[in-house]
Amino acid sequence: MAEADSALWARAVEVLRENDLGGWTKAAPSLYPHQWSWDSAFIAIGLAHLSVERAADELRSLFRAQWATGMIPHIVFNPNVPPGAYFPDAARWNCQALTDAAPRDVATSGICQPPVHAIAAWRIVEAGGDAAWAKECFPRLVAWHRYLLTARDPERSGLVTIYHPWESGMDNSPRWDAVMDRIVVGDLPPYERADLKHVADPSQRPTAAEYDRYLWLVEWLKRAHYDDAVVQRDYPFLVKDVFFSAILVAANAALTALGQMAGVGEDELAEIDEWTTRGRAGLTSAWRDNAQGALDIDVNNGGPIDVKTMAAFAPLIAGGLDMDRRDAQMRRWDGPDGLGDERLRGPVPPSTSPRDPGFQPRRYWRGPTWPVMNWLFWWALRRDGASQAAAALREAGLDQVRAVGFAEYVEPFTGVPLGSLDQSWTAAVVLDWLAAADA
Ligand code: 9WN
Repeated sequence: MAEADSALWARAVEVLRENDLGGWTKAAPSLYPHQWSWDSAFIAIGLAHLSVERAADELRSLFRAQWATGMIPHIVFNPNVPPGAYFPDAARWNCQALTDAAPRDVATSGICQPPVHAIAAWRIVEAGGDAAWAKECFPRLVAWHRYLLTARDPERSGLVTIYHPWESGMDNSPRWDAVMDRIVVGDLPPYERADLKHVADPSQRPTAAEYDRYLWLVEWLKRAHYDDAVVQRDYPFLVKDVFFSAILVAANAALTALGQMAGVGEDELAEIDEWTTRGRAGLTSAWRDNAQGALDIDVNNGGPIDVKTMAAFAPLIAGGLDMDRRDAQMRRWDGPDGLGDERLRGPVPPSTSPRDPGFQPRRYWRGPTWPVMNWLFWWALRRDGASQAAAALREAGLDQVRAVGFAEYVEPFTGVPLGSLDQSWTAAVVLDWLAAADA
């Protein structure tokens, strides 16, 4: 490894150590003082290069918080965080009082995030994890995927229904605007935002109106006692999220590999195969030629959500595309909604296309580039043998981090770091990039 990369490696390790709270890692030093679900999966991928056991612990601490339904919650709350440091806190979600499905010994939020976990669990195997690990994590992951394929897709469409922009992990993406705009906020219990205490410039975070709606949706979920069937009967935010669904398809391949290593029976493997087929069919149904990709579906009106964001690359993440669709996705990748806008500081994909009316270069998921997403696209391109595109993305992703450190997100035109600094998942994916065999 070149000297500069050794320094980058050492700093990434330091960031993860500083955010390590003993067996699990907070997502960021002060903005995100708890354990986040998909953050921890990416973190485990980085940690696997330092200690297989510690990486496994990262996932184990999520598994301990798994709901009886199989859901892995989006936040596992750190009981030692002072009141007011993060909002909504455990008391606001109030899951343990409202449903028996929530774990008793640890407080969690009542929603989930994209299922990157099996991919992380398999990465741990690749880094030296053994069959005992595969046997341990497989049942947890099967229960998680089964929850998503049943409770979150009772129609068996192959697409997962999400209940909240936070579930997508891309909180204020313009993907959600039309649905969010229809929501009328009622009698919302008072609250004080904590995020703006940590990120001084409000133009980098969601707006007050968006936060009111986020919190209003939480009140709806509480009223439904977090019961999936009740939520889906009458609820203002029900969206078939193509990006979430694509991650599930990709994660099912990892689950199969884990199952084989764990020595599970043919029936179980066949069930996972069927999940993959169903997921691919779902993504095919969400394909729109004019988007050269997939669009989310608003369940309450049945229509596609026609906005230009990186989520249209969902099929690329899922993999297994026929030649025509793969070519279309790669044309989009190189075009003005991907890496082709000449104002971009480097060839990494913006979260929202600069051509979309909802594009805002500094605001959260409305335009900035996200190092962790660069990693995910790199991983998918590499998996499918697009080695040139993958290598270029890795290089551009690393360049960005070399220039601005382990930022949460980055302004796409100026390259200014935004949001939280020393974000754990950014450090983790840098470790995986630097450790990559084709480096
Ligand atoms: C709400 C932790 C999380 C990420 C999400 C990102 C952001 C939380 C927030 O931070 O969301 O879950 O408070 O803004 O959007 O993807 O998991 O890093």
